[in-house]
Amino acid sequence: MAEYRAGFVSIVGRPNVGKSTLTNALVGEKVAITSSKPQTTRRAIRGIVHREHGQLILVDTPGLHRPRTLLGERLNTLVQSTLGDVDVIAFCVPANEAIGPGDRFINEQLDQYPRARKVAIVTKTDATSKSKVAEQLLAVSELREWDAIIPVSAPRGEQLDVLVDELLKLMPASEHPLYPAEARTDEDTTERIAEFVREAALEGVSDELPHSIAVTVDDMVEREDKDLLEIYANVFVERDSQKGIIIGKGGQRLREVGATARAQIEALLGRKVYLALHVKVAKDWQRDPKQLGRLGF
Ligand SMILES: Nc1nc2c(ncn2[C@@H]2O[C@H](COP(=O)(O)OP(=O)(O)OP(=O)(O)O)[C@@H](O)[C@H]2O)c(=O)[nH]1
Ligand SMILES: [Mg+2]
Repeated sequence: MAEYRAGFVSIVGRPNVGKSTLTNALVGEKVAITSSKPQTTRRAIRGIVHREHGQLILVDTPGLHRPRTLLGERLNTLVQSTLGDVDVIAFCVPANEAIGPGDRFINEQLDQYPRARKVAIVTKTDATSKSKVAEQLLAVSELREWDAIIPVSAPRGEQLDVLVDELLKLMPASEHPLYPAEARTDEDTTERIAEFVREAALEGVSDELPHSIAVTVDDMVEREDKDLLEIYANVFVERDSQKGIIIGKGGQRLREVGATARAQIEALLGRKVYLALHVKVAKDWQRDPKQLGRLGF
């Protein structure tokens, strides 16, 4: 019988390369929100993959980028702090974009973690041609000596089992699973609810606004009389002018955000929910240490 293996894999890469989409596909549940806007993930999110012969604790991380705000700096530091402790660093590069300075910068940083094995994942193989994927695999292979290089398509589910098998081979032997069989993440429910609201709020907004949105859950009230959970959440933006965009004409947009988020929250909790969203301005919170602290960064 194969030896049981379990350990930690940090998933890193530039913003928007598909780290969270891949994490969710491997876990089989939405543990991290995703969007077409860069810098969606703002926490190190653990997702747990279970197999008969082992367990992977994936650590999805914020995209590494040249920081323009204090938030950006803190997120980069957060990513670096996860890298020291993991067994494998999985570096994601999209198949449909040439390797650039951003990728090279991250790749060079990986030298600082000699203990971790290094795997390259070429994501989004469905978004380009076979020959481009082959070219990208070659380009990635020239960055360093990888323990494995694996092309995947998360939405098509292509090569995900191959990736899991390769990662498991690189895990240390373990007498026991590190997480119980039913665990998919260790994010707490309140945090996941806030993230579902943020994901819905990101949908359809552009320019700087996605970066300016932060969500907190203010209160959750059990209404036994109605068999309902009331959830009160704050949607923060940085400027008054952004408030109107989030709310929309006659409140239309905010209602849509609420409906989208509520459907996901109800699926997560398996019960009916009343969701109240309040839009507030936290002026320039991305650059303000005090407000960053209050928002959990
Ligand atoms: N076609 C295609 N699109 C993908 C794939 N993976 C992710 N995407 C899309 O790429 C965008 C970014 O995906 P995310 O998973 O949020 O990217 P991320 O790397 O976690 O981004 P940050 O959290 O901002 O660092 C979304 O619009 C996804 O739908 C893929 O395999 N194929
Ligand atoms: Mg992400």
